[in-house]
Amino acid sequence: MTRERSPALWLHPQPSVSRKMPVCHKILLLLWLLHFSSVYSDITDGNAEHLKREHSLIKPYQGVGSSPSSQWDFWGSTLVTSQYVRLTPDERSKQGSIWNTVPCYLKDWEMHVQFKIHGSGKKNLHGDGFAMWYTKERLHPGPVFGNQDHFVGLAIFVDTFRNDLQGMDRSFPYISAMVNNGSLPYEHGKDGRSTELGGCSVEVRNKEHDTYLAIRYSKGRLTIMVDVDDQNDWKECVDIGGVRLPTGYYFGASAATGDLSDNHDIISMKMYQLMVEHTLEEDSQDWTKIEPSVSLLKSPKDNIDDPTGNFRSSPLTGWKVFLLLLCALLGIVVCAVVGAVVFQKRQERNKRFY
Ligand SMILES: [Ca+2]
Repeated sequence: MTRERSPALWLHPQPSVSRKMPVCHKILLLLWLLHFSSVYSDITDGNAEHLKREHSLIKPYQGVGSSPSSQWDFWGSTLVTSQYVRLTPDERSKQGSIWNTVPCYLKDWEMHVQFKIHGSGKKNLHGDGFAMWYTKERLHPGPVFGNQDHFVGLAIFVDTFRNDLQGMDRSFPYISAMVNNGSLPYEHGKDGRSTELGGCSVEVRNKEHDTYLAIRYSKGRLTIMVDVDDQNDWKECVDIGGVRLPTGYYFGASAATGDLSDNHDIISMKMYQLMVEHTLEEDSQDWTKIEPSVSLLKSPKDNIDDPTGNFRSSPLTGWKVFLLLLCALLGIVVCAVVGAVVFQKRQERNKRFY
């Protein structure tokens, strides 16, 4: 199944205007649509997307292997068939990974991952999960879902097993993001809670339908969306600004099983280049020298003043507030006039009857 999605589709569809709606409601709705379309145009203006084959892993996975020309290397328990790339089988103590051999020099990108986690283990008796990577180094096996600890770059964890019995406020599987400059360890015992930038609980296991994850990095903003309910609809999981990632790192995926296990399958990884304009100052710096970091630990959902937010709804500026108030006032006046006219007509009609 192919699935090409515009990032703009992450927004909700605009409702149609009902003919039966009162005038004032129509005006308010029009206002809302006006505001919405300004946000919409922020996204689509000059923002096309392109699939980058050298960073994509697509059936039947040609170019995967150990030949010098291959674009993907794999390691450990990873099994490549024509239908899926199985990072681990549903067996204990397995680790596997697959890594892009081509460093990525895109400044703004979006990765869509189709995956399948399935196994015979009953609820809470399966593990451990898989991780998506954008890191300086590749093919370094280790204890973090099959990859090395103290990594340098970005990790997205799809953690299917709860290690931290204190953290009962969240359910598993749990998806989270972490950015590391090499100084931080991933704490398995805490399910990475102390270093996570954000996350969400998502039922992703043993689904009959396709399950997807999207990772978007653009202008310092990291967004993770999931589509796991067979509704063909992305749901937001993580959205944070102030994230600094360099170019020239490698994409990869890894998984691990322990005492409990699961099949961790990657069906596809599709990389899209986002066409985003940067300032001259941004363009003139050497993006390969950026050290991975995060300046804002609060989610932009709670922080609408986030200056890096560029594609989700921007905060209302002064003139927008003025315009909104003016139009609301106009709406009230129109409603009052219409109401007065209707009232007068009724009065006249009533007079005629009596
Ligand atoms: Ca865990």
